[in-house]
Amino acid sequence: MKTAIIGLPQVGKTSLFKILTGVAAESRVGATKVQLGIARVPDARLDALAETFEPRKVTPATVEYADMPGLSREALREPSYIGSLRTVDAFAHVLRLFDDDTVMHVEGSLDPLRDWANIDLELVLNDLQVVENRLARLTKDLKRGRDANLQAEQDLLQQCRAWLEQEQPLRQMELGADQSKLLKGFQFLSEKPMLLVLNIGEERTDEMEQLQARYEAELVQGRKNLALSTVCGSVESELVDLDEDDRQEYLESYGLASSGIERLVAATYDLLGLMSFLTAGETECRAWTIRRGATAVLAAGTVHTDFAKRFIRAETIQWDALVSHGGYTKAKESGELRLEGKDYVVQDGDVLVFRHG
Ligand SMILES: Nc1nc2c(ncn2[C@@H]2O[C@H](COP(=O)(O)OP(=O)(O)OP(=O)(O)O)[C@@H](O)[C@H]2O)c(=O)[nH]1
Ligand SMILES: [Mg+2]
Repeated sequence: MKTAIIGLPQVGKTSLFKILTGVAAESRVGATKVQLGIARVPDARLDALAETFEPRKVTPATVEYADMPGLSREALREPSYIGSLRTVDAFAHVLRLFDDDTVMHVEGSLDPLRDWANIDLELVLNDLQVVENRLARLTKDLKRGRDANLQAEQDLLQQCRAWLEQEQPLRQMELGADQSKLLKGFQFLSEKPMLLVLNIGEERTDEMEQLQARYEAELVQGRKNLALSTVCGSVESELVDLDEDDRQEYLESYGLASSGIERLVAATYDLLGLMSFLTAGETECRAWTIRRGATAVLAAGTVHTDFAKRFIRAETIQWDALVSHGGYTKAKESGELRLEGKDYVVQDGDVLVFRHG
């Protein structure tokens, strides 16, 4: 899974990238390079399993992030810039709510709603251009002969055009499964799920929960494929340079209950309808990311394609039950380790052992 961090210039994108990946990317004003990095998803369940099994290797789930240069109409004319945006699964859109006279603001004042609307409009206009071009081509092709597939595509794109002309992003549209699939191929920018990330000032960290609630009500409620999370870029990006013991103390001194990466990743999983299952043993304990509602055979396939092909059963137990039994032997004796078939719907936090031929 890959997320692009977007937003106006100087809003805290690179700071967020550092919070998530631990990597200090180039933070020069007007930098034009896209920087890629991997965030290891913090997971207390995986930590508990690792304590029980003492494996040689502990592998968390990961999310890939791209730190993008500031978004503007000019930037969106760059094919390479657009290309980097098209290929991601979601956007994290950083909105500035920190006050600092030494950091320039392209609009000159703080107004997250306005900044979001402006950027969304750029995404919408970009998609509209793509739709217009494709529709022009389709009209020509359909003149040469009827074709049910092309006709369906034309119908859908006409709906999209009407929507975009109202300055509405495509992520808001109600789509059937077939339509969704058809649109995916276009990699439209305004269709991607979006996590708004409010970057608040260090003097307001103790208000984080209230700000989160207020802006959630104002920006997110009633809209589809949209979520909001809050960080303090300056404070939380410093955390990365501290060791484990100092971190908690540092967080508490700012009145923060959890670290930015935990909040961000949880919000992203929610937004994209993802969850984790785990595998645990003496060799490796590992967290895996799958879609909510995925079946045991799909889960098996993420671990190894052969496991899916030769799937027999999945031994299944919730992580905390396995931990409290101290391993599989006692869990089996207690009867809590169940055998599930390939259509079993995997639950968040299940530990699975795949039996395969
Ligand atoms: N006071 C304050 N400054 C911040 C905060 N977050 C980021 N900054 C500062 O704002 C400036 C820009 O931060 P970056 O993270 O580089 O922002 P950016 O969006 O990546 O900027 P560009 O890549 O140039 O578009 C830096 O000087 C940061 O130190 C914050 O929460 N509070
Ligand atoms: Mg930057």
